[in-house]
Amino acid sequence: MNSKLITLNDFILNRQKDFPYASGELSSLLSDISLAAKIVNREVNKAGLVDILGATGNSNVQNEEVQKLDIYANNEFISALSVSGLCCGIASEENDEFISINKPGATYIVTMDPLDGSSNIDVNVSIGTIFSIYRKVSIGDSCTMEDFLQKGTEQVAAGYVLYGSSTMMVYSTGNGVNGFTLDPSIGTFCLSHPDIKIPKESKTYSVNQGNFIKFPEGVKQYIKYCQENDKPTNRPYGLRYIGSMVADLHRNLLKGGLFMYPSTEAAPKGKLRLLYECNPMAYIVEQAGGKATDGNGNRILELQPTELHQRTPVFLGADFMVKDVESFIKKYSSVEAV
Ligand code: AHM
Ligand code: MG
Repeated sequence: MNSKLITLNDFILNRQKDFPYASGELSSLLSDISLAAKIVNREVNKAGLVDILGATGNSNVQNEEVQKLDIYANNEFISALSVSGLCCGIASEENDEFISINKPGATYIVTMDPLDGSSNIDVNVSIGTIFSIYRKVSIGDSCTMEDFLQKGTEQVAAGYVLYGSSTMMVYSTGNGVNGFTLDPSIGTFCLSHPDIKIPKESKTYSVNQGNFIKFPEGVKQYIKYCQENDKPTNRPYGLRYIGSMVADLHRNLLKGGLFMYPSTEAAPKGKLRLLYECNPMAYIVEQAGGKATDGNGNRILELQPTELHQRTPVFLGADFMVKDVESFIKKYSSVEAV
């Protein structure tokens, strides 16, 4: 084995030494998440071969019920987080209510989208898992809604797993962002992208442009601005949109860019969920030197959640691009208001 190889577990343990009074529980939780990710990755990789793509209710040759991949991922992450005794509650995109885990003394809760990019699952396009870890703040052994309705600023760790041409886990504990690629030959995540920073030279925007007609005027005008010819500002920018938030954001993190999911008249709060899509991604983007807002001057991480599956418009990526789109939105919202 390459002597310079740093595995995810080595890295987590080394970081643990930076916090001599920490208990190591957060490190264990991150290891649990990486283990579940490997199991999900195994199924994602053979998804075209086994009968796992259809709707629930199907049976396989052993007459066992076949789960859809997103349900399978949900179950794997829930069971990985339930065994350790460190996590007392989970809020998942797949469950209407939060799941309470009976582990007296457990001090963390997790929010997650176990398999994001559902429309891409069946067509072999990159998908991902998104997660946030918070400390339990309520009194008593069991978790309450108060634990889940914390602002994104209270996250102690957040990250994502990208099931793409290779599988990566990218996470932050508030001290920069690091990326690990799964080496399938040894079944181990290895440090491949240390200290990720969004490049200053960003010239890509990512948005479902098919919704253009429904966007607020400021967003429309910004998109037109992206398409103009202007050499000094590297315009026109390139448009890249996969429709999997993890894949779109990962590309923009490495290559530079802006990801937008704006409001529309029919969906004034946008589509993406604050607790397990926007907050963890905003945390990662800020830790990588970028910016994340709702387009109206409000930092995503400072939005006060009021419900588990709350949605918010989201603009995240290179600092200057988020500022640019916000100034367009501000300019045209005053025009729209007249
Ligand atoms: P999902 O949680 O149902 O998978 O939806 C979230 C996904 C994101 O990954 C992606 O950014 C967005 O939906 C794409 O939506 P659209 O198809 O409207 O562009
Ligand atoms: Mg999702």
